[in-house]
Amino acid sequence: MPREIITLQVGQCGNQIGMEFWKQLCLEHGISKDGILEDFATQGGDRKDVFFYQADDQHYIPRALLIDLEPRVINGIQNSEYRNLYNHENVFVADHGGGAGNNWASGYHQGKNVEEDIMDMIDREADGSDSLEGFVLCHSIAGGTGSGMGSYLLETLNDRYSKKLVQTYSVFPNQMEMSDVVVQPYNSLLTLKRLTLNADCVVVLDNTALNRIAVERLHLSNPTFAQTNSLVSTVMSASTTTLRYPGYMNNDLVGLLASLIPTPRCHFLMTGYTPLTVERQQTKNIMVSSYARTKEASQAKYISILNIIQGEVDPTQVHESLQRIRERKLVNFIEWGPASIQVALSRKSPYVQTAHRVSGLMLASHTSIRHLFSKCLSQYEKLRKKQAFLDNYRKFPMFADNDLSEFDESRDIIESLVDEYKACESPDYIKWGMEDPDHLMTGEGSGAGMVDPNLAV
Ligand SMILES: Nc1nc2c(ncn2[C@@H]2O[C@H](COP(=O)(O)OP(=O)(O)OP(=O)(O)O)[C@@H](O)[C@H]2O)c(=O)[nH]1
Ligand SMILES: [Mg+2]
Repeated sequence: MPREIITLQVGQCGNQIGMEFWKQLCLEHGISKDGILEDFATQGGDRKDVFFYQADDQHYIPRALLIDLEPRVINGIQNSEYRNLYNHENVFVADHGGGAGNNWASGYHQGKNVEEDIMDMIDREADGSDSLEGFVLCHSIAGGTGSGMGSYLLETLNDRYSKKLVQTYSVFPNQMEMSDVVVQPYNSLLTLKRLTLNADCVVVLDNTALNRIAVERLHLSNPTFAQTNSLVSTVMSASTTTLRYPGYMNNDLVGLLASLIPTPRCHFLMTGYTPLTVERQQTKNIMVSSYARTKEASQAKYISILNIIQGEVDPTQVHESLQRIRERKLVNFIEWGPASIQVALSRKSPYVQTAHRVSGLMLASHTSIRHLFSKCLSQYEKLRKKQAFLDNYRKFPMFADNDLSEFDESRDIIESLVDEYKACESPDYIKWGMEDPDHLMTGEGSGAGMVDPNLAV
């Protein structure tokens, strides 16, 4: 029985990385740009129906919604070679076409206004699946649409589909380029609140790290989005291989997440991939998310690690290297749980030729992620102290009459998240928050479809 997953790609970044993801999935499953199953791919034994549905015998359509408040990127997709891949009824572009102007409040408010249209599309997709497992949201947290409207959708999904899992691929802004979007700390903070309360799992894609990898390891002087997005699509497709090429474990999203997320709020995952390639340049063994190897991370600990290995490997070799890692304590693990380094050996698409026999994706929960949140917090505090750009937000109902409590509440929640990750570094984390109930985040609908910690290995 398929455990279907519906993908929502929202805003410029969301649609751009979503597009790359679908290109990669088409290649891996032998589906043409028009959605037609290639003759050579009819005997696949793969599970196309998790991410695609079949319109007729040969015709596969992504279970994807393309949503934006401005038309440029989606028009681009609809004029590309992939124009016939998507279901045209699943495209939503705002009539005014003016976007959300890098304003979370505008995106959120507009999301609310068009809720019915979007929910009709989502309900239709959900009705079309046998046993829907959940949703994947692709977006950036720093602009207006992916962040604000994405936030609204996360809350709504939590309400309407409270039993379903919600996973996100969330692009964090490049911290080196402050010019990128001046109000990005506001947008990021407000989005982080929803990623904390309304998502079951967030795969953090950090533009700072992606850019650094592209510059330092792949020697690209000024990486374009197209180049960093090819790293992103590699990570996205690799992280879903166990769902698409079933083996003996991690065959569904709940299983995959249960092994990685022992406590519900610490659900932000970092990724690493080897070998990474962009146009035949390659590099080895690097974390795609930046913080795990920095100095400030020396106190930091792994909460869990899952290595998804694709290709021909000898399981004994894998076992031996794991043993070595444990014995030599090469990896700093939390003390309040088992050192769970897990390995999933997964099949590889026979239709995509790569120069490497084996590739590996690491999905990890690591306490150093808190530095990324602290940075968002301190950038937010700086702007807020200056009362900078707040008028843009006051124009919308949530912030009308100078009510800035949404900012304060979001800040408190992110502070508490940082504290919780910090507490994970201590052996008595299990007791954390017991004495002081203020530490417990409440938030409506929090933890919908939550991974049962007892399932964790
Ligand atoms: N990795 C990556 N980052 C992107 C891409 N496009 C935009 N970004 C990042 O996303 C943030 C801006 O968000 P966008 O997705 O452009 O904004 P939006 O959601 O369309 O919202 P508005 O245009 O403000 O309505 C910045 O941090 C950009 O660096 C992309 O294709 N790849
Ligand atoms: Mg946009």
